[in-house]
Amino acid sequence: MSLFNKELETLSVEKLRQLQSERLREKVNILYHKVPFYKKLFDIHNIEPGSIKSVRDLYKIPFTKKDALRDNYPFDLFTLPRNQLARLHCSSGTTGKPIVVGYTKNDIEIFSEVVARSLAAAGCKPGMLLQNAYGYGLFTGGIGLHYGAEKLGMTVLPISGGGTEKQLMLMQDFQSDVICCTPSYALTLAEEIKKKKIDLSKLNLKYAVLGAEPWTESIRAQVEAGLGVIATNIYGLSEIIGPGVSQEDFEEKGSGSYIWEDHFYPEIVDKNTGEPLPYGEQGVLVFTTLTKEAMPLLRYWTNDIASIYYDKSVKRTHIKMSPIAGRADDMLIIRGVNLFHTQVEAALEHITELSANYQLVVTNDGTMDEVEVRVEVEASLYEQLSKESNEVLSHDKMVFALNHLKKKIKDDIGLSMKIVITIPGAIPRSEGGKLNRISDLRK
Ligand code: DLL
Repeated sequence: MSLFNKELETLSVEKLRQLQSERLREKVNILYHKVPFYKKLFDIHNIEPGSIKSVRDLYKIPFTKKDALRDNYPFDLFTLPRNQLARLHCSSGTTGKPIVVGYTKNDIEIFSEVVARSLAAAGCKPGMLLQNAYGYGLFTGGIGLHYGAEKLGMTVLPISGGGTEKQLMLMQDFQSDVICCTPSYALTLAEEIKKKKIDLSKLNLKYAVLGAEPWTESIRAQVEAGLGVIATNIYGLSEIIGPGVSQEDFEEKGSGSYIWEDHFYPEIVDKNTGEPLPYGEQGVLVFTTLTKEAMPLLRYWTNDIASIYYDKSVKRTHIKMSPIAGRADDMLIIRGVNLFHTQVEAALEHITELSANYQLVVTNDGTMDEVEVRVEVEASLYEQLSKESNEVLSHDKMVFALNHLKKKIKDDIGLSMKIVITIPGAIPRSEGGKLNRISDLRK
């Protein structure tokens, strides 16, 4: 079973559009009458709520951006009084005050449903033990995965992020079937397993459900080998619901993640003009929530860069999205070239001498921006070479790897970067949550 809700996950595209449009009309009506921000938005732009008849009319509505959440802090975007809500979550913003999101009981039911679908698509089955290493608290990851796993009928170990020793002890003692955490924390776990020489046959892990930050095939390969799992991508954001907006199917790995379209209507738009882009083109992901009650959002500008497309001969009718290349506001512009750190990560994929532990350091000496890629030598190679000599980092193999990476980056990205190969352990690790891979020293 990898379809949790076969009926809705395989609804014909025509029926899906009908359902989406019906739901949209209802949400537009509620938002116009209950949320002053949306009434004002419609009135200022002369949009008659009744003129939004189907998802094809969405383009008439301006985007809702993060500022709207900040300006309406804490509760002014809610359609209901706070005392009728069942739960609040927050996501940390760049400024002092967090972004606040609210859920009714029914919203939590929807949240659990989309996470249950996601876990099923990831390979999880009722009865499996899920070690939930996403953070519990204001972050939507921990509790979001927890409720979805319970809904699917799994046993949940709510261990939260961090405490690597304990994670590994319980993983062995309880024979966890599934781990969910950030991809960078999965790397930390894989690395500790290797360091402690824990035999993979002592573990029972089968699947890893990774998300909350961008990651690429290079990390997938290391996590899958290091933990002995099939690793899939789970995507989401607090404003839309939390994790479970989209999910990769474990049998269609690498071809993108299904967006649960009956709840979240996706668009891709040009990041400069906001114009809708055709399927397959990369731009900003925009979502309209079709079912959420407490805080529905119309055309929410996620700032995440991806593409959406229909994949042929697949299990579901829902549209897929590519992995997130990065957030528009995290994109570096280096000597006129747009750069996401995931592009450097992708270049690392085939260079077996190097690990997936890397960091980009951006500097400016007053004339030009420079990017330095700091990346660790692969740990077992380091061990092997250090038996031969103390000068591992000047070994021929390292010089070859360095030149290989430099050339790959130049060819694929079009930028010359300085490459520094370090010993294992020199680059910061995830201690349980999201990892920042960029150190921008220009500011
Ligand atoms: O990170 C929700 C989540 C929890 C998703 C657990 C998956 C797993 P926020 O803290 O609000 O919510 O951060 C949302 O994280 O806009 C993306 O930039 C990034 N993000 C989330 N999932 C992925 C992913 C959670 N799979 C922001 N790939 C989003 C890339 C992701 N980026």
